[in-house]
Amino acid sequence: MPLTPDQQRALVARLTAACGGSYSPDERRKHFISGPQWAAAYEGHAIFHAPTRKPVHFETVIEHFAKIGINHWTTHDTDVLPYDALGNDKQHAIVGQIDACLKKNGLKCSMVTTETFHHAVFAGGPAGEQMEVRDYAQWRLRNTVSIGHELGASYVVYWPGSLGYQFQGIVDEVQTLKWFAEGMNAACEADIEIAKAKGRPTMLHCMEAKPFEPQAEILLPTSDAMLAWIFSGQLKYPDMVGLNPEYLHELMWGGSVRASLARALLCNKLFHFDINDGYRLKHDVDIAIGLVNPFDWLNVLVLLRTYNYNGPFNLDFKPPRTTSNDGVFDISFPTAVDRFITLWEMAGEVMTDPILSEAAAALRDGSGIAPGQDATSIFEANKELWNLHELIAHRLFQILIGAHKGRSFSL
Ligand code: GLT
Ligand code: MN
Ligand code: MN
Repeated sequence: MPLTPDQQRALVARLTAACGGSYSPDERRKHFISGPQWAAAYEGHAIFHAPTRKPVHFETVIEHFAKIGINHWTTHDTDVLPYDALGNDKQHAIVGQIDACLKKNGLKCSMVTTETFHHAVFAGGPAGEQMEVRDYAQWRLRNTVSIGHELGASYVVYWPGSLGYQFQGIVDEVQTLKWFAEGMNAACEADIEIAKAKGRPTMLHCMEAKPFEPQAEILLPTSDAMLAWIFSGQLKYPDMVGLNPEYLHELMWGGSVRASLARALLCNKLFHFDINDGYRLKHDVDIAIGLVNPFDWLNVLVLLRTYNYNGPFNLDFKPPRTTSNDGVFDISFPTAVDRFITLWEMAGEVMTDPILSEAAAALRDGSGIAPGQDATSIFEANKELWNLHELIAHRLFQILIGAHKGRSFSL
């Protein structure tokens, strides 16, 4: 039966309710989840795509987040400030309105980030050859730090999207990376100064890598490249600088997200985490968490819970172009949050599952034969134990589908 748009809305609402299993806003608020202004306000446009949704003001986003139970909000400077407002009285007035709106709705701004990729001035990158471009970029970073302090944020994110090149040989990579470090030094210095003046702690400065686009070649394409840059000696305040890995960006280059996160944890640099989903070796589709790789996501959350990651989970996905303006807040955001919480709870089940615990302990205990140099005896002594690897994988699958709680399929 064909449906009019009003009937379509009623159908979607009825089927959404029929899905059931959603968490209450209070339950959702227990998690350190943040919602980006740019994700909620994304109009569906891209290089091949016209927008499919209408613009959304920050007040609407904040009000909807409050109702859903997302109690942290994140933004780029220019998501909310027109270019002609940056750094002047207009900025002051808008930031005041944002602050009032957040307070009215019981939300906090957890993170701010600077757009250093969209405006034409960044065509040659945020750390290009021209001193005035770099100086302008530094001013923008310092300005964002001051907005962050005004809004009470604890994190600043840097996605150096256009730090790279289209043509080989046009850029001195070493010099560019040094100039880029000068930008970070300026941001940290501004932070130290403002924090002191306001009696606030300094913020955590978090680098976000993406391996492909918008440049043909990217100078800091992975979180590991960023760790090398953080520890390169070019940063004046390396302790203030860490990582904001994005799930999909770590997957895009073909690596293991868990291994990337593990390396960040090992260096105490996992400050912030952008959560979403997508495919290996494809472009940045920014699908919402759990819709492509729920099994991997379960294991990611086991890792983060095991190592007590307590930073934010930032919902950096893009509601699909086929979702309407209403759908963004009725379906996209609440279901993304709920899948995160379900996976989080399942990770807890993995960590306390008696079968998994016993298997892990047995693997660690080994066979008990005396250590020695005879490879064949060590193999022979342990070979039945290693069956547990496959059994553990099966048990994790059972937990993913609920079989450990008695869910069965035509048994
Ligand atoms: C851009 C990017 C995201 C980053 C944002 C922060 S900008 O949308 O694709 O992954 O997190 O600057
Ligand atoms: Mn991101
Ligand atoms: Mn992305």
